[in-house]
Amino acid sequence: MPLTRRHVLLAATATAVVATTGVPAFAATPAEPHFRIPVSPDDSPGELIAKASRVRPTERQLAWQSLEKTAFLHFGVNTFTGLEWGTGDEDPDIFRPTGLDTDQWARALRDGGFKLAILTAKHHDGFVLYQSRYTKHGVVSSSWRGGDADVLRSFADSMRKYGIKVGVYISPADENQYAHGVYANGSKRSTRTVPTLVDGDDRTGRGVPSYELDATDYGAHMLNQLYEVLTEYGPVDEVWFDGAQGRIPPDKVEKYDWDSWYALVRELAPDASIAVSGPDVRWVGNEDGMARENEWSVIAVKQGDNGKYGRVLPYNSADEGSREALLKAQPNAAALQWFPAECDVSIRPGWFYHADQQPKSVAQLTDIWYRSVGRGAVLLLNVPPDTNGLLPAADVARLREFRERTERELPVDLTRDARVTDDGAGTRTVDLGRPLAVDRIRLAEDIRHGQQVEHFVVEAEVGGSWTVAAEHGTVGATRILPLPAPVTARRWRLRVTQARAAVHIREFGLYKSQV
Ligand code: FUL
Repeated sequence: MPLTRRHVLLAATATAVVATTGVPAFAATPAEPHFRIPVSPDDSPGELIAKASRVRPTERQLAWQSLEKTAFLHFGVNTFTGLEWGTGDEDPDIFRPTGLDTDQWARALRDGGFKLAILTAKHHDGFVLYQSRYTKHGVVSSSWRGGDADVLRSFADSMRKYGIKVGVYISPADENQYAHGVYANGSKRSTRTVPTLVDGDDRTGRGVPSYELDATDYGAHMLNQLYEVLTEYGPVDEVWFDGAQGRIPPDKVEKYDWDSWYALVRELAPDASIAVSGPDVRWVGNEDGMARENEWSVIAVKQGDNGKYGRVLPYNSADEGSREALLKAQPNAAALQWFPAECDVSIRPGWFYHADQQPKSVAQLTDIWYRSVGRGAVLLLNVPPDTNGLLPAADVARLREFRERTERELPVDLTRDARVTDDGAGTRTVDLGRPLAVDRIRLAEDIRHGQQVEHFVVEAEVGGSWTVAAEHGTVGATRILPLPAPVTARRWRLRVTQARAAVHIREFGLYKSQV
């Protein structure tokens, strides 16, 4: 694909990228599995559940779900004003993190066991942490480093140096652009060329790829920012679009150009999961880091504006994926979709740093880990840099202690050398060779075959008879179960007592914690 060729990204079909010749240039995601299966109100309950059993994650979602622990870094003008939601008219010169050390962030996150980190490249205030051609509300207007600073570059370089994947938070709501009459200005969607070159644009004549996409004035602004962030900072593995409006009055509504934004992300960052207000990752529904007791990665979705799909049932539903939940959602559902949950929570009460707040305890973080990763979701833990541009020492220590604690929760898989037998009908038995005390169980389905387990028991052979040690609903990508007390047994078995289709168990691990 010559770089100078102009492409039209067919907005409504993020996976179909067609060159101007009309010849399919390439598919962003070839041979997609059944990521989204249409449903109708006429489907019988049996048909509906059969469809749910056929939904599969994309490669991108598989990679994302395997990360388990990811980090958030909320950093921006709010760090200096003490606000959680900015105003968009802050003096950019307040942003002066004179001791910025993103390597320190990266080391702390690595030592905490985090595999990906997402930086607020732009929060609702519209202040950007990188050098943008499309706004002055950003590091360019701070006297810090003479306006030449680029926190996003420094962050991305440091994360990669320490083996951590890079994610970006780009707030759809933008108070600064609202103040400038761009956001929610009522402009019509029309075809825009992205990037839209500015006067004296350094990209002029460089033959950078350019795209034509439908957008409003503000939609085009977002596209240009996405273009900058996704072409100049190396590979990005998660793009986080939140759903909040910030301080913008609720009646000032900008109908976001989701289809065009998604299409551009797919084109420029094909490995990036688009989270929360995106098709790949579902907000779990609270900001406490808590997945549901039985969390499903297959849920019912309906179509929204401009190519956005979202959950059918309310975000705070206690159950989004059981048979009952799918049937309840069916009348309003367009499809069943693989939509794994992300559990976002801050290590401190606020998302941004506030000097008077303290990080959560190791016990609290461990509890969150059991209720997020332990329930098949991905944890997104926010650790906010302070006014110096450093992660506070207390938080750095806490991250390390948290990792050490979870390692002590599941120190050694006692089934390593066990004799394992599968009866082919949903029961896996392990013989440990001698009686061993167990108080933690880690299970996983091979989700390449979908999520199928609806009910299971783990039993231990105690005194010659099988005794239930744990009994739950879903397994999914991960299920980590603490037992109320250690159980000593030589033979253990996992019995799947209800499933939607053939079950593929990837992991049945037994542990004795050292806590
Ligand atoms: C929300 C925002 O309003 C909060 O400020 C924070 O960034 C949270 C993670 O997402 O939508």
